[in-house]
Amino acid sequence: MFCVQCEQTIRTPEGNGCSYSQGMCGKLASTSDIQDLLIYMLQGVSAYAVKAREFGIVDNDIDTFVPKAFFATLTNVNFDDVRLIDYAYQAQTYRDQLKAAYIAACKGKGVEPEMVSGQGELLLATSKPEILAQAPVALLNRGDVNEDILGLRLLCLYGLKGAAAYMEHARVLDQTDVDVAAEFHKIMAFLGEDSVDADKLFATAMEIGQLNYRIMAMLDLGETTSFGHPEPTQVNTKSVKGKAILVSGHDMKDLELILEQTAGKGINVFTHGEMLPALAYPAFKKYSHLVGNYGGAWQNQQKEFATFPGAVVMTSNCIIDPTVGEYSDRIYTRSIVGWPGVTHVEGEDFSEVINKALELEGFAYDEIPHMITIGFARNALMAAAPTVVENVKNGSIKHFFLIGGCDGDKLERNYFTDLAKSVPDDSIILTLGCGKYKFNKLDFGDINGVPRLLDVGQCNDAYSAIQLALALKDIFECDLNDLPLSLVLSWFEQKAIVVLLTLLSLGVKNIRTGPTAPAFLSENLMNILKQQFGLRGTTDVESDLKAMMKVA
Ligand code: FSO
Ligand code: SF4
Repeated sequence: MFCVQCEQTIRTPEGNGCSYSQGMCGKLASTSDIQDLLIYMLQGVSAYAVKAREFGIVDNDIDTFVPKAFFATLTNVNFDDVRLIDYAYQAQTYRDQLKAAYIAACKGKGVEPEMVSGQGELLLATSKPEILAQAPVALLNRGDVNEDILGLRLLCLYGLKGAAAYMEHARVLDQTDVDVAAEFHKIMAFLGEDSVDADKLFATAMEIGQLNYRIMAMLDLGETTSFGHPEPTQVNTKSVKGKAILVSGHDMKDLELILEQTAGKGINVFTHGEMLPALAYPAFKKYSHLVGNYGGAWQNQQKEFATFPGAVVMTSNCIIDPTVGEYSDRIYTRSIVGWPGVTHVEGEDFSEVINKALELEGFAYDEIPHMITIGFARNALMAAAPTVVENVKNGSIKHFFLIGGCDGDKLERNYFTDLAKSVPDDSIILTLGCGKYKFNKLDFGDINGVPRLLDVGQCNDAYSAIQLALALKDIFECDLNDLPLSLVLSWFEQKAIVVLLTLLSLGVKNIRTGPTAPAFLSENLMNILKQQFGLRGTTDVESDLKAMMKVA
């Protein structure tokens, strides 16, 4: 086992990464090895997808499958070896299908096919123990490689994982693009080649950032065409009497299906974690039984789900061990999410979840409501832009902070709460991702009617924040980096890595990330990123604030 993809990875003086029998997230060595093998097989599919495309052979099912199965290897997504092995077999079938089509096309043109070794030819064994014996070939730190090259390879691979996740979220909302798929396969195949070319790897990291920008735009389009544009909305964060279903993760299509199927059944639906922004979309406002948001960010789920008196649905990341809080019999996984022994719901029928919610007690009474305001995505931000600009011009607003990303349970993450509380009163805070839960229930007041805390949405809604920054840059006729804007990103997993790569690829400088630097980036790589982009780690609130106000 070797996995170093998330912020909570094991760090030792001898080297970083979870590499014993189990990762910090609870992922077993066997699961980690199978995930590596799955990635290896997917790289084989992509290698032949690239070659087949030279002859115009494109298979949409395969284009969809690769990012989706890759998504299953993100942190806190799928811990179920049986399902992961099934994905790997499916990858083998697809690879061989493309390989055969490519060879036939070459023959037809009288050219010699170029075969792919390694990922292009490995045949998976037929039993789990034998598959595990094959895994070392696919270990992510395979071979004798220096830490800078390994760090760059992992930066690309983990970034591409984040992009794959957003591709799948977009695909669920009918947004696919053959050019994006082609670019994805090209990069996936390249990463399978174990390049030692630092310049090429670095350029690839920027290409991944650019690719993800397009993917986030697709996802934004999918969400806004399906559900309308988010509007500023007051949301109750306390419990409401009655039977209950809690919907977590990022997939709003699932939320819609659940709302349709629970209508009139006496069940209240609550959002959780990254599903909170759904409450601001017009399409969901017609459901009076969508009553609010329950709980905080993903890392608190073992406590929160244990006390939630209804059924829970995990539509995407982040899931953690449900056996601890003894709620495995009333939590359900969807799509790429998996936990051994937990019921996985396929298709569009949620009756099993609904019946479970009806069986359970539900909340006995209403708590006194606590309202928070959400819904400042692209359109709402643009609508507020003239007032914001006026307040900047008359000196009432002096600075903008983007404080967002992922949450996590390390104590050091209180930095983000302290930072939000400490920014000057004449500044606006934009937030997104589950990192917002560090401060989104606090009252920040307003500046001449503009709320000081603007919740932009899910982590992928970084796209909306970028649109606002681009609009402000045009209005003030300045460079993006000359805006009075400071970005402080809390990172935990691979979606945050790809959002960071997108920002860097757009030329955004002086971003701060915390609470720690990614463990896969060597000191040397961190220095290069600092020199080229001004990227740096968070230190303490007081010093960081001083420095950020000075830069502006
Ligand atoms: Fe959080 Fe988890 Fe959206 Fe992440 S729920 S940590 S960046 O998966 O995806 O913000
Ligand atoms: Fe370790 Fe994170 Fe990988 Fe889990 S996902 S094994 S905690 S690095």
